[in-house]
Amino acid sequence: MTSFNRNSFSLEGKVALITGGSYGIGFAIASAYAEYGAEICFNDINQELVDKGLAAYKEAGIEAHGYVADVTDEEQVKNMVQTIEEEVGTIDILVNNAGIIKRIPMIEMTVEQWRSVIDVDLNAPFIVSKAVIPRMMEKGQGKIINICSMMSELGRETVSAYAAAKGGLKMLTRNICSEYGSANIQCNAIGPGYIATPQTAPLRERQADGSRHPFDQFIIAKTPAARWGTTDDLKGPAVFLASSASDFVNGHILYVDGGILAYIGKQP
Ligand code: NAP
Ligand code: GCO
Repeated sequence: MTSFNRNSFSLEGKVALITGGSYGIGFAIASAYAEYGAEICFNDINQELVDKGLAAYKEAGIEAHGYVADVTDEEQVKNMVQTIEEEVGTIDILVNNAGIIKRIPMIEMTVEQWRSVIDVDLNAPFIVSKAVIPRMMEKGQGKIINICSMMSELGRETVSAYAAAKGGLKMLTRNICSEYGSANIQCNAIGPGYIATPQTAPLRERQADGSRHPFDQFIIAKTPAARWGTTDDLKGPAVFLASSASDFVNGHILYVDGGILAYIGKQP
């Protein structure tokens, strides 16, 4: 048990897998991990997007390892994890980042649409964690960081499947903690607030008259920080949860939301 010092945040010698890490939040977290010394592995659903991701990492000065794998497909995930273990090494840090959202009123959503969101946002973190945990147990250590959401705690119109999935991901986080904490595996989550990425671009589009999107104005009013988050805001919390500085933090959902969850909102 090493005592706390500046190196407690180092990720030197660690292998990190960030699912869906070609861009957005996953890319930002992977970039931070690389800056702290980790070897970066990421996946996307086709070679074109993996190649785009590799080019983006290279431009950022990061020699990443990219793999084609649909995180909802257990065979593809198992093959990817085995290849990473052969080519790079045992995965020390797993970030279950890949995710989708469909904004449709619940009674208008088809079962297929519902299932597709649950599949990527909840079933996939189970599939990938199940593939990675055995070797973490053999190694005697491991870090799993699930990317939850405000919707792990709150509902809102049109995001029923996403909220159900992210609520489930919160409890999967706590259950992995409960089952594998004794193997020195820490499973935590980051719950980003509203972050400016391609996923939320439709909520921030300028209106025809040049005014801000109503939802954009709503989020600014609901956030004590009075701004959208950036992917940079997530880097420090992600490094903390991947490092030995958080070895006694387990089953925790770290909300990085500018204060949204603490705030009832301004009197009109
Ligand atoms: P994003 O820009 O849409 O990126 C999502 C990534 O996941 C993309 O690289 C996407 O690849 C990948 N992906 C989707 N389905 C996949 C699959 N089946 N297999 C492999 N990769 C897949 O989203 P983001 O804003 O960066 O969000 C990343 C995570 O943070 C998600 O879990 C999201 O729910 C969560 N989150 C986002 C916010 C926010 O405000 N942005 C807030 C809280 C939580 P493709 O391009 O190939 O689809
Ligand atoms: C939405 C947004 C949110 C964010 C994020 C908030 O439509 O409400 O997409 O769900 O993506 O999950 O934490």
